Amino acid sequence: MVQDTLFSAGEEVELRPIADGLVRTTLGRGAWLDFRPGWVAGAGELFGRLERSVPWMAERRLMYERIVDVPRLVCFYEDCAAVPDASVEEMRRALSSYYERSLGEPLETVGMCLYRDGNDSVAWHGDRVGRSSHEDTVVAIVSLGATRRFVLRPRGGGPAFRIDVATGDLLVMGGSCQHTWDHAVSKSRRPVGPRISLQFRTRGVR
Ligand SMILES: O=C(O)CCC(=O)C(=O)O
Repeated sequence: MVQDTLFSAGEEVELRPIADGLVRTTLGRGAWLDFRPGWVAGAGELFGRLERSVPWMAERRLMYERIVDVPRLVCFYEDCAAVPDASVEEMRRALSSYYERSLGEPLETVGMCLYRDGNDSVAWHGDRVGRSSHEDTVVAIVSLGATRRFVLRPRGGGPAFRIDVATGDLLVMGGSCQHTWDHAVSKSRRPVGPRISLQFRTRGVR
């Protein structure tokens, strides 16, 4: 059953200090992962606002010689300030400032994904379009709505790292993570409600 409290409206959307409760995991091969549970207060309210205001798009993709539906809805903003909710730009600023030393440049773009239920997912991949195919970078992900399992595994094999991301949580992949590790959001056999993820990246990285 979908928990309605996850999507409760009317709360104020506020960003808590990033450093409070943040845990860094060294993944190996120069990659690291930061996890800051409950970074966004009022995540249910923000979920509702973005679900209604973002022009979600369905994509189709060539796979094994067939055109198939991409199992999630997406929207990409080259300029974060264009997102129809000021709190997303506030997140971008806070993250750019916190990760300034690792980045050397601000986060600029925001990709958004809407996972409608447990059948929606994203397959194993690294964000390797652009410089991140060979340069270290930071990709910050904010989760709103239903809890989903985020998995990472080293490219070429090795033990996977799994983490359940809940509403308001912040997950940040850094160092070599995009070119030495892959990540995915697996399908869920349990009934789960919708989830929105926001991915903040530097310009020219996707
Ligand atoms: O939804 C997520 O948490 C991951 C999204 C992702 O990896 C991507 O869109 O490249």
